Amino acid sequence: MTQKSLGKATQAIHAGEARTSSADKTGVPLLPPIYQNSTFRFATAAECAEAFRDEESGYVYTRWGNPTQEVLEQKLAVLEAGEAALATASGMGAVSTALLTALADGGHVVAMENLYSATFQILNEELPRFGIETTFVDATDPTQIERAIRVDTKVLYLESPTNPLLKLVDLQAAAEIAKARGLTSIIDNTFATPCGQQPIIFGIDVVVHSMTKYMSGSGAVIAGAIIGKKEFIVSAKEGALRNFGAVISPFNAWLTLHGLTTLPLRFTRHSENATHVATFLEAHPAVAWVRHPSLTNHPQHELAKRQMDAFGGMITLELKGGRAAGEHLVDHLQLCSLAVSLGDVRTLICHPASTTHSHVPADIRRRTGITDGLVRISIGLEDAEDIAADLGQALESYTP
Ligand code: LCS
Repeated sequence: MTQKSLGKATQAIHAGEARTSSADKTGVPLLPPIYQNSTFRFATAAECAEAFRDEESGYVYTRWGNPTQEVLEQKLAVLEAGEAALATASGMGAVSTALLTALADGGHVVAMENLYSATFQILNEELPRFGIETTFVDATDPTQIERAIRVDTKVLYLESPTNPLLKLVDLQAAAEIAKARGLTSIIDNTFATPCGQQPIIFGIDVVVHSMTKYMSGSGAVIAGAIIGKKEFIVSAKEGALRNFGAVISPFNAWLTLHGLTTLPLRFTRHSENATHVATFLEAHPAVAWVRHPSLTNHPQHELAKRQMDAFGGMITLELKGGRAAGEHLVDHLQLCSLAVSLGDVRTLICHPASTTHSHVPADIRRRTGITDGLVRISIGLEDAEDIAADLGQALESYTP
């Protein structure tokens, strides 16, 4: 049995975890232990020098590597069908480390115009200060990607589904363009998780995650991940991650490791619940429109069916009453929580224009469709009927 041939539920539980018995009498703990330490002791100078020379020969210092991080990284590589993985301190730690690695010699970036706002800020504000420019395009249309590529373009940066509009990128078409033009393609797979889609199978080079969300699932940690070819991961680990220092703590690695064991089950339930609630909202008279990849009115529903295994737990909607109705909705919830973040067991609801995407300039928000009346819901694992009933009672109590 190879780990790659196993089903996702089995991989999520067993991949990367030890089975063989160790020499000491504790045997192999069923749950991988937390190595909550910053440094490792050596018996001799020669042993220590060897560990510095050949990192495979032993652990030195937790910013360089730690056994708990590495169990998590092996599980991540198997789940995302990549050669290797790195766990990072946050999703932004993963995004910045991946970009700094792919842009080590400078260059130009072509990026999706609708991105998580801190990623947009890295590309639009931080990297230009170091001479790295980005052209933003509507990457739902592959010809726009093609047209924006310059001779010095090094990276194609994508999200799919996007935060918060749930726009999709044709992964295979984008990967083919990047390959043909010699670019490193990077995708943020936070909304889909490997249970929703595995971009590497479509030819994408590098996957990044905010594991703060579905991957850990509990809302207890801030964490991130990078998955890709061994050469890229080693270069990120020995360069940008180690030196800029966005390293995950052993405790957060351990919490994420255990969160991942239930990801396939949770993601199936998040997806089913979201379809139920989206269908309820679509029929509600107070709702102008609702978007979820499972709905036939999603402009890219056919693409979603082709490249996604599950549609995920995120819904966006606009109320007929606009921003005032949206504010009334979030103020009158009894079960769902007004909170940013997503992928939690609890249903979380937020207003992107004033929160998660408030740092994106208003003209770009309007052009990309993040209207002032937009509401984003991260559907949790409660009973779907209870989530719908809570939203229903808040919608029905609104009078313009
Ligand atoms: N990528 C995506 C798609 C995200 O949604 C987020 C955070 C990040 C990266 C950054 O991850 P972090 O460093 O926070 O682990 N998204 C958030 C959101 O929509 N609300 O609060 C945080």
